[in-house]
Amino acid sequence: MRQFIRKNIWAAAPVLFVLIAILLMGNPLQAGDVQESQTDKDDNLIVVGVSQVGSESVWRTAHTQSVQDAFTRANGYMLIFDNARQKQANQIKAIRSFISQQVDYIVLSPIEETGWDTVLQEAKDAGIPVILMDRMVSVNDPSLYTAWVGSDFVREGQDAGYWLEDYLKKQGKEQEEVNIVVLKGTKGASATIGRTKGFNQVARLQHNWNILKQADGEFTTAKGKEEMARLLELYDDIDVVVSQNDDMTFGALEAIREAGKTAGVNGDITVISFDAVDAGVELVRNGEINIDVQCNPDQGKYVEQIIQDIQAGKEVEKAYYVPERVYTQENVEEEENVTEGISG
Ligand code: GZL
Ligand code: ZN
Repeated sequence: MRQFIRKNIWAAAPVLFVLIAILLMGNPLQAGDVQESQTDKDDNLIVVGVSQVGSESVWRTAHTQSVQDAFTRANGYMLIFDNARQKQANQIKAIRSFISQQVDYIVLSPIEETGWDTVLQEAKDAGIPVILMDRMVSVNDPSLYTAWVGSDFVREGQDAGYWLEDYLKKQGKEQEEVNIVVLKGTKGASATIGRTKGFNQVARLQHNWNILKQADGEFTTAKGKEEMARLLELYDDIDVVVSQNDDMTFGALEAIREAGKTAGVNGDITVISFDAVDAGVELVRNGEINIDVQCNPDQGKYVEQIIQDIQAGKEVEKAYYVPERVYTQENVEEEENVTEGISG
């Protein structure tokens, strides 16, 4: 019997070998099916490459969250998200990577307005629509981007200027010399350009306003503090600081305190800020910031709506402005009375 089993086992060896090999390899069709359905699923997803400025501010974090909340798999998207860490070169690299991956859409928050013509032409040549959010690009050919969603930065700057004019009038200081310093955001960024332009349009009409200096605070708390400390060293009578985002304002308030001065309502220095992130609005509530001009970071859902419209073959506008408000001592307790929806 033993002889029989041994002889036959060898005879069966080649068949056994093939069977074991198939088992080890797994059934290629089976693997293929899994692969197929995975690809199928991916094929139905809209692939969106997003190039974000960085994570320089509380506002930026909220902005990024709004993008990630909008472009989920459940909503039908595959999101490829790149944080450029505040470097335009990284954004250009990310866009080229999106092009080579043949994404369906590119969404870009451009750190500064210039330097985009070449890479956006490459995206156009690849037939990939580019949607801008937050900041704007300055390009020779406006067809290099399909649409833009963001804030009216010039109006934000004007709102700040008009509020200060009204505030000084109420204080009976229309004739008094008013010394102003400005903490500007990232050089060349639309928010910096627009807020500066809008505020200066109003300031130019006020014969008693002196803009002593406009320092580069780069939208960060550290730089905002450093520049404000320097300005406090330079000038012993600063009446107003216009800080172009809350992160710089948080730093400026520290510098003002460390210089032994007071800020905000009834303070030595009137504080005008931008963004109105939650922590900024809290400081309006407690009077350390006089007003905070909101910059609405909740833009992801509007960008997603534009992509849906393009997918449906609908016409889209070139520019969409997100709803915003100004937080003052008088209205800070009012509910968000900002009308929903974007204005074309
Ligand atoms: C404004 C945005 C600015 C914010 C800053 O839309 O570009 O960049 O005001 C952020 O907080 O860093
Ligand atoms: Zn003064």
